[in-house]
Amino acid sequence: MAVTRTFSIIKPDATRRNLTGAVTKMLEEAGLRVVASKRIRMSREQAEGFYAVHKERPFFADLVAFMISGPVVVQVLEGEDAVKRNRDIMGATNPANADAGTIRKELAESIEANSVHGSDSEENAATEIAYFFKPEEIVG
Ligand code: IDP
Repeated sequence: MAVTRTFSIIKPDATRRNLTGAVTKMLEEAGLRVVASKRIRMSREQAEGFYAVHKERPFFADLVAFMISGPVVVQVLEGEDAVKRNRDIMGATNPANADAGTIRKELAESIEANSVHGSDSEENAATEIAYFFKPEEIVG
């Protein structure tokens, strides 16, 4: 399996509870390497653009408000089959449905405040990485 990259966000519910290290440890233990990381406050425009695919969904306004409610940590993760590996360790969108041992089962608060984002395809990973990082900010 090839070494690839994916994009991750540690969401405001996790930064608020000081869980940046706990989340990162679970990512690292799953075989992913953090090759870029920065703590930012997303602007409303950035959050709306990032989640544009969801703009017709009933939860869109709340999701944007949540994502700008506190700092987030945006990361590029590298590893074998990184997109799937990250989705596996994240767990299901709704923590109530997530498997034991996943980030969302162990740490998330709710279907919205679910602690992490992870790209769902290689194509989206490339787009999302480029949305937040310049190539020279990624150090593999
Ligand atoms: P994913 O993050 O597991 O890929 P998506 O369906 O892409 O899930 O949804 C993006 C984000 O929108 C979720 O992580 C969650 O924060 C939020 N979300 C998804 N479904 C709901 C919902 O039914 N109510 C509230 N928020 C939701």
